[in-house]
Amino acid sequence: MLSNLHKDLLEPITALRQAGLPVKPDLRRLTSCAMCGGQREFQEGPMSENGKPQPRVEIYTKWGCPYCFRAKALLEEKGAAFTEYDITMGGPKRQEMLDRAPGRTTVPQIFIDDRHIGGCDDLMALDAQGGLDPLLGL
Ligand SMILES: N[C@@H](CCC(=O)N[C@@H](CS)C(=O)NCC(=O)O)C(=O)O
Repeated sequence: MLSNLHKDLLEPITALRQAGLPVKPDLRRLTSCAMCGGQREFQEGPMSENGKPQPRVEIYTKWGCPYCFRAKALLEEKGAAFTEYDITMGGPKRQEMLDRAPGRTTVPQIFIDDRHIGGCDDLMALDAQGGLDPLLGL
């Protein structure tokens, strides 16, 4: 169930669709609420722009984290839509990150289609090896 708190996040996308305008991947990126942990209710479904399936990219972040910023900038450069979980305030999403990435306590932690990629350095290294684009369907 979508709470009123989150309704405003959906409205820009709904307005675009109602106007018959395309929804770009970066407009589909919705940040989870650090206070209540809710995010999946308003996460948009996969969308393909180039005919290939859109992978599910998830990134756990904290406010003011430069590594998070770099990782998101790389994903944005590549036009990859992602769901961001802001765990600055801790909460259930922080615990979820620890469960999904055992032993990793730093942010960002990045997942592509549930595969744990690691942190910013890991994402950059994967890209340098040419391994990121195929995972992003590029
Ligand atoms: N090598 C890591 C460095 C990540 C890192 O040091 N992140 C800081 C935030 S900028 C962190 O999580 N510190 C511990 C904390 O905030 O609990 C990466 O590339 O992701």
